[in-house]
Amino acid sequence: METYKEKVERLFQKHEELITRKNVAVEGGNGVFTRYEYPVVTAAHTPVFWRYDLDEASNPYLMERIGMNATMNSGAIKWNGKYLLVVRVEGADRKSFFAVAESPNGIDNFRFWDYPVTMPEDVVPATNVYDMRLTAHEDGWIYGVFCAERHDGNAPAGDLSSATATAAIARTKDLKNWERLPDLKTKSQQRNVVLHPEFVQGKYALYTRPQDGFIDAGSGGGIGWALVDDITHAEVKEEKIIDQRYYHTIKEVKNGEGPHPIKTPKGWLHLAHGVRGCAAGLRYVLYMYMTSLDDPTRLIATPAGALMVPEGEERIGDVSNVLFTNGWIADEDGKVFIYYASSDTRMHVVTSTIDRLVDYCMNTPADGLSSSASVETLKKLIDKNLSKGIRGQS
Ligand code: BGC
Ligand code: BMA
Repeated sequence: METYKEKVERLFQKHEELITRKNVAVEGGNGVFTRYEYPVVTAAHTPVFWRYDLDEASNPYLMERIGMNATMNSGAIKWNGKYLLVVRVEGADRKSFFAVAESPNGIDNFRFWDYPVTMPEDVVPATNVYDMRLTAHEDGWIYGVFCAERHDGNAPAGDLSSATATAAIARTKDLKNWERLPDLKTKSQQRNVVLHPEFVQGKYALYTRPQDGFIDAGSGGGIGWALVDDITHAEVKEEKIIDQRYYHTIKEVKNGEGPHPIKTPKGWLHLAHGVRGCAAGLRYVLYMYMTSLDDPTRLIATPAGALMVPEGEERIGDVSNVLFTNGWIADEDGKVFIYYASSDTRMHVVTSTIDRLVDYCMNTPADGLSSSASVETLKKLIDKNLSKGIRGQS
């Protein structure tokens, strides 16, 4: 008979095996990025001592006391040479919270810090918080901008689903102690708000995502941009749309900035998510675009379609058919780690380089917005190849 102590040891040992498992690059990708065999963070990666009461007297059956349901939509930052994710952990009670997971190499061995983040509340406490974008701003602070969700006070009696989404802002110097600033004031609801890392015209700059309701972007035309005088009392006075939505594209229903863009010699490199509706519900995919260095609101590259779509097991989870990203890390040598969640359930990584991603953005044809235009674009590439006699063996 296994003793209680042995059972506890086995729990820790299995957990340790999972979190120290070496991740393996998947051969033969499309040249743009490299996928990896295993997710980087799952609910099972959360520490054993978060989920179990490990005292035989109070938990004789050694049962999980606090279930963890999912680990998803994580902010990312390189910090003291380590790859850090501020993970959206969702408990069995459906509440999300933030917790830091740290890896020495960015692709495996992610280990949670002992405690989750204690995030101070704004004046009106939120019911749920999620999807933090991290920005090491040139003002010296690290900002976390995330969604704060509250029950909609104007909902009819008995409607316990209507909610409001607001951009919450907090800042830190060590990712442990957070100072909460007042939520962003805007005319509309907001999710997917992201702080640009540099001052623009001496002001803080935000990527926004105006939306008519909690779910519907509606008349909110796409990813917006707003300059803010004072981040400690942030208010969007004017908002302009920089990356518009279009009919019959991967972002026809909604889009939202992912992490803040990466500065490259050729322009700002952006990663975002796009949403379309279909019989199976909303389908979320990742896409990219670039804006100009002298005017970060001016589009200079808009590759058509998705950079990444859910594949294999990524397609299935709590909210199936979803890829979502709010974190990436660019190393000094140009390597890029894109962190993304699949189906609101688990975190993954793909790696690429700044050069490859810029090449992808600059040389993937833009969307002509009709089947005829797509065929013309395709014929050009075929002509180019065939005119050089390149047609393979067939
Ligand atoms: C969920 C988010 C989701 C949003 C809109 C929230 O309640 O926590 O994951 O994006 O609803 O569907
Ligand atoms: C929301 C996002 C994410 C989530 C997605 C799919 O609109 O903000 O939190 O991953 O829907 O459920």
